[in-house]
Amino acid sequence: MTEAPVRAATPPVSDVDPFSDEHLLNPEPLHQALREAGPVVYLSHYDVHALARYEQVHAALVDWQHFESGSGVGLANFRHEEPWRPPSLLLEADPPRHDAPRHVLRNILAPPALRRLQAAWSAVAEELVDEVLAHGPEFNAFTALAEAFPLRAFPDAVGIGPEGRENLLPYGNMAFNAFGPRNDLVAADADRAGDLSAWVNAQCAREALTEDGFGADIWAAADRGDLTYEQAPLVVRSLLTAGVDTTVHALSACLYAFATHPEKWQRLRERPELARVAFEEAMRWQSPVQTFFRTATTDVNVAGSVVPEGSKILMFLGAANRDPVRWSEPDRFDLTRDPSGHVGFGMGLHQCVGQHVARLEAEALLTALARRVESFELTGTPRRHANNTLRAWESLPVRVRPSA
Ligand code: EJD
Repeated sequence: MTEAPVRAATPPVSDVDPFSDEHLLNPEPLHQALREAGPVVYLSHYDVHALARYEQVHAALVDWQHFESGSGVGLANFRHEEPWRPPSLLLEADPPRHDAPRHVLRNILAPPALRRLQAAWSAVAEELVDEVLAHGPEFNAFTALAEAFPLRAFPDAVGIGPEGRENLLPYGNMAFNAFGPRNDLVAADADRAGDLSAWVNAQCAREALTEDGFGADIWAAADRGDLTYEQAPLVVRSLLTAGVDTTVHALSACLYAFATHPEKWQRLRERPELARVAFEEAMRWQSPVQTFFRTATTDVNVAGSVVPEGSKILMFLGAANRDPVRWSEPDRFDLTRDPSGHVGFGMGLHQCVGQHVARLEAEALLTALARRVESFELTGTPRRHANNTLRAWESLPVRVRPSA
């Protein structure tokens, strides 16, 4: 192929605010409009370029050389703006600084290291489901299961103390709002930010952690010289920031999917080994993490348009995961498709390092539920919770018919 002189096209412009309640609570119409507008769309409201097609989102995620994370993966550009907290050593860093913390955490959260948790988490899930069912057939599956299960499983696995765990979800909600603009959602938590941060930071100290959790493993990596002692508490902070709300809303996505597709629940009950692919398809279909930003390290040509050096790029993971060019009948929750390649965990260098933890939690909860619940259905309209990054939930009212 010969290189023709490229004339930069001007991308389509939109003045939409993707972080308004309207679009946060019901993102699909905006996703479709952005995908159809072009491979890249300039959002004048925030002076950012948006990618909503699978091809461009995937390409940006794997091209860390042109789309950096070190200037922040939210709207705030760390080249010009002070971050709200010391940047994450993993999420908000590029190679080579990114690599040592990543390597340490990858080993700690790899499938072989998680094997000892499988039996424990299955028992936790079975106990929780039994407790919930003992209270009667109608409940809010969001609070009773999707929130309750990760809170019983994950903080113990990290090894934090019993006090103050009620701060975990509010801290995560705040952190994920902070990737967006400083809108009302951010303002609503402003008065708690200091206290929540102080509590989380205190949990990251070696003395605050048990000797057998992920947190202790991180400190042990510092003893081996794989991390510095200054880095260790920040890596623990990454677990506490990224590890709770994400799984809560991913489990919610699964429960919502099955509550609205009863015939698929029957399939899962017949073949519990489908739990893993069901989780992956729910990740594709709902994309609990909806958006992330990168920053252009040079003028980058995206499908003929120039994205200027130093500018922010907004990637719509949820839109890519339903791009009809990539997925057939993308709006269907379909247990027979192959959902691999979805970008719900990101892609490339920064792809979710905790994904095996998330999958294990989902498998434990869905398997326990499938054994005990013959069928379940919504008894009212599920309610979403607005968050600048997460496709989040507030309530999922269900009625279950327990197994005989
Ligand atoms: C995240 C999208 C951190 C951190 C890491 C990852 C996330 C958030 C925070 C999970 C982003 O290192 O603090 S899903």
